Amino acid sequence: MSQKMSQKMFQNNFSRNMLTRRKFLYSLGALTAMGTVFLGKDELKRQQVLALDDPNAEYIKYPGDTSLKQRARNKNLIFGAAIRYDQLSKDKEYAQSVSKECGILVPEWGLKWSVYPYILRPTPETFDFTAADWMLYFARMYHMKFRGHTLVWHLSLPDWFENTVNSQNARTFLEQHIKTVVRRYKGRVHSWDVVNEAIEITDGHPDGLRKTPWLEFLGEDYIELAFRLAHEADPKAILVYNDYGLEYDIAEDEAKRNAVLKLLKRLKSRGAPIHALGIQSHLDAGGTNFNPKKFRDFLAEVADMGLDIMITELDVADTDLPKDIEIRDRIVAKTYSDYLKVALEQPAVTTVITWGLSDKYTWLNEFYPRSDGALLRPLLLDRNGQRKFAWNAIARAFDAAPSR
Ligand code: 9MR
Repeated sequence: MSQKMSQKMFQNNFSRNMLTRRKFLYSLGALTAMGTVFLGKDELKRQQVLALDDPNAEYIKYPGDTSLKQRARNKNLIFGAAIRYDQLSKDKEYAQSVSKECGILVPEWGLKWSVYPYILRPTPETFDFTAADWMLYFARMYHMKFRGHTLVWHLSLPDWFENTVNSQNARTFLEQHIKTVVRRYKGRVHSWDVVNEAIEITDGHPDGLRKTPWLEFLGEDYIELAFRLAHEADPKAILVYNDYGLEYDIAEDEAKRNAVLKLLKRLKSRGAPIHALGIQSHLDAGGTNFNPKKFRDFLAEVADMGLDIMITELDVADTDLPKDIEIRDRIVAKTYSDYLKVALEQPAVTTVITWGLSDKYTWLNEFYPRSDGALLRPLLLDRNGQRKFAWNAIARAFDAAPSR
């Protein structure tokens, strides 16, 4: 699979997931059917979303200047963000905001096998650590923890992968990759996303495993093998299984939650060195299908296995909200607030990481754009680095969280 194809596949898989989810976004059952007769579908949707908007809500009020990393720390939580090397190294103001707010830093690109132009694996024999090294240097300079994303994924693989890796040599490649990368940062990484997005129910595998080159070449045990190799290379790092589509009360997410629980149980019962579940948390603004009880129960089941939980890629897409900026910002803030309130009630949740920090830089403009062409506002700071309602909501969620 070429770099372009894998990007395309990434896009297709991801938007398929988002689209199915969006079908549920405004569902209000029978009311919807009745309402459409009088109002028209679009107008009804608009009104349902507007009904969520509360200009006097507590969560949007500015709670004072203390940074998010400090508020998190006060509760023994960790807060941080995933940031791209090019953005961090070129944009001084952005770098300042990142160092001010974040207690942990994740390279959004530099530790994947290949995201052009940051190719960690330029050839089958070589590694280029320029981007990741710089990110680690930045993190250490500002006393931030550093997090690795990701060792084993079916996407962002280099062009040479398809014609080079096969069932005879896959194990050697996996071993060489994990040993080299994890050893290089040994003792300096808080946690590693060892395996990313290994479940895809629609691929039809009996355990819900995604059809990836690793599954094809090494069989189901590639996941356990990856965790064992990572643990050998850095025994102190927290090792994480990371996935999306676990958050909502829709059939698709329910099936995925069950498959993830099954995978985690299997790994634990075999004594694999897995320490945490990463719940990506790419949320839809104003989604009505977040069910606190279902989500709470899921978190409790994971915690009962003795695993920690990390919120690893939190952002809130305002793709389908009305255009008015204040309304959008308030509903995005409400979405953060409702979600974090439930997540932080669970003491096993140790870490909250957002996928980006400022609306100036977000993957969502490219992957999940608005139909009116307006730029998205899914993050905590606006394009000028000013704190938004979403920042207030997260700050307040940390302040209200029980201490760990
Ligand atoms: O945000 C990332 C985007 O810039 C990359 O092009 C893409 C492919 O490497 O990956 C995006 O990050 C994804 C993360 O690695 C895994 N979960 C979904 C994230 C958002 O798409």
